[in-house]
Amino acid sequence: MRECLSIHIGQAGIQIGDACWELYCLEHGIQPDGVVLNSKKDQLENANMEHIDASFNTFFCETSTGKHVPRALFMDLEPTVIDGIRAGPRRALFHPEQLVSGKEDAANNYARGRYSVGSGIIDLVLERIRKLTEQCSGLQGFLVFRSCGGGTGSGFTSLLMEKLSMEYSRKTKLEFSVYPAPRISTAIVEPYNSILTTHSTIEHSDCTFLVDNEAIYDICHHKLGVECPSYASINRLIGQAVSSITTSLRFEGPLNVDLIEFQTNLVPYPRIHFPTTTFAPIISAESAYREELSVCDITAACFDFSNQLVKCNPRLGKYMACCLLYRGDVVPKDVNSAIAAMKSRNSVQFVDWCPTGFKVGINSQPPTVMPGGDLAKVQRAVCMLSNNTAVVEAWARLDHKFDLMYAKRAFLHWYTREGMEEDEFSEAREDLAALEKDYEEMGRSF
Ligand SMILES: Nc1nc2c(ncn2[C@@H]2O[C@H](COP(=O)(O)OP(=O)(O)OP(=O)(O)O)[C@@H](O)[C@H]2O)c(=O)[nH]1
Ligand SMILES: [Mg+2]
Repeated sequence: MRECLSIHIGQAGIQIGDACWELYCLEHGIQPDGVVLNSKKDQLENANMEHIDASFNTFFCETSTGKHVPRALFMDLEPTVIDGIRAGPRRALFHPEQLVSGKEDAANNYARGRYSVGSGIIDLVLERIRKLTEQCSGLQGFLVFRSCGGGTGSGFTSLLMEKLSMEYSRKTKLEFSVYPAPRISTAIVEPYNSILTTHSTIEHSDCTFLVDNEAIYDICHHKLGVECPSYASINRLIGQAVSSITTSLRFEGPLNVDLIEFQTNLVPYPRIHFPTTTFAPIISAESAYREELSVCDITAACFDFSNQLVKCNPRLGKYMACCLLYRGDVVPKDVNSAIAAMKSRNSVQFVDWCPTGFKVGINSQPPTVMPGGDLAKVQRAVCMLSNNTAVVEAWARLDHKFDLMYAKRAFLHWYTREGMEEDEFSEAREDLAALEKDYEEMGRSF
């Protein structure tokens, strides 16, 4: 068994987590109370039971009463968002110990999330994580979900990652981090929090999937026709991407490629670990366009940056690695010709120190859509994870915003008041400048 433990931190982490578990349950035929649907049960009994069990139990723990409990921990420094889970449709899915909340939040302040407030709850959180890991026979690693801009998401996560790194040094740690988007962001100081947390977690995280709210907002608005996308719509789309990324961990199949294997191919150097996620097809449930898209169509759509979950232009950068995770009705022959077509395009440029390699995985499980959701049901889909030097654009944008405020030392007293030194700001900013340089270096020719 290769179990994965998901940790959902702060408002964004929790609400995205809720959308992910809603979808996982639907995909695995698990009802909101953790009981496997009868039809699914028959299927399991008829099929090779052990085989199927082994795959989805990486994410769910089966109790002696036959209930499937997510291997997940939800935590926030304040109670309201978690109370939403406690009272929501999936309240019976989780054990109360998996939902941890404190009394007061970090008030958008990294320093409160990491030091003054966060330090009071860290031991409890670690203890709950320990309990969950004890239910695993071969823990593979952690998936951490959070926003970079919130006080809890930025500050508490950085503290936790440091602790996880000490206690579970050999385990993989992947992150899904919400990148602040000015149009839907809730705080002015998000660039501060994001840069502080990126600096303090970069060495404790193996791979970080950036999720840019603005990019996803635009996809919901333009491609799915949602007038004014809510967090619920945005989170469901993120849930689809997360589901595609984790399919290989939850389902088995002859052409399945484990996420960890993808990661080996995606991250050429420890710090260069911010792949861009692209997802296709994204077709609205209402769309009259019902024609099935071919493997070639959906592969090409991955190189169209309007399908990207982070705003940056891959044509201005170079690819270091490119992984394609197909699901549904897809055969290798079609994948090979789709890739050959992409390689012949001038717009897809690789760095010259890395051969034009595409890593491919196919999972026969087609995508599942939420009944009544925004997305149309399709036979096949693909999620592309690519490491492109263009992601530096996203960092540069944030660094610039940080600089504007920091030049005037604006809002700094909120941080120093919670015991932070000004040095931590300048160190973090220098580290990000080094990261920008690292990426530039990657793209340079011999
Ligand atoms: N995609 C998505 N982003 C969210 C959601 N909720 C908040 N955000 C984004 O997250 C950032 C704010 O961070 P939160 O996660 O709300 O903050 P927190 O981690 O709870 O920290 P504090 O409330 O400051 O203690 C902003 O950029 C929001 O746009 C959500 O449900 N989905
Ligand atoms: Mg909050």
